[in-house]
Amino acid sequence: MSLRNITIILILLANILFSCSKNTDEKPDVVINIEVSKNGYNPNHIEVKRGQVVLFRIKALDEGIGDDYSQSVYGHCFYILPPYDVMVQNIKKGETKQVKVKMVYPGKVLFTCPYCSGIFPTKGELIIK
Ligand SMILES: [Cu+2]
Repeated sequence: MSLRNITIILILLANILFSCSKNTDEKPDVVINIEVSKNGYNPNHIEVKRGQVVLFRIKALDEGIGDDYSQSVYGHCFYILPPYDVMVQNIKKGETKQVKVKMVYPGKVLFTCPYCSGIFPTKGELIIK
């Protein structure tokens, strides 16, 4: 086996281990409902405890970046920045999408809608204590 192949396998294994640390089959300890619109996220300040499994339920109140569903991007997103790097894409107006995250990394982490945060105040902070 070549060094290149070994490197690729190691990178794949690291990705699997990394994703297992935040993705989980465990039942959620907390459910957090968030609404997103051109006015931003509500709430936009969220505090959780380290180690908790949190189910984020994100509802889009408006069409966000657009409602042309033939495009690759539309609606709003919910993106928790690294080290979490968790993305929920294309939430249509009136739709709720959810993602479960184990809060393994402490500190302050931002979340945002990469589609429209340049235009609208779609940003928030997540405090993991
Ligand atoms: Cu958005």
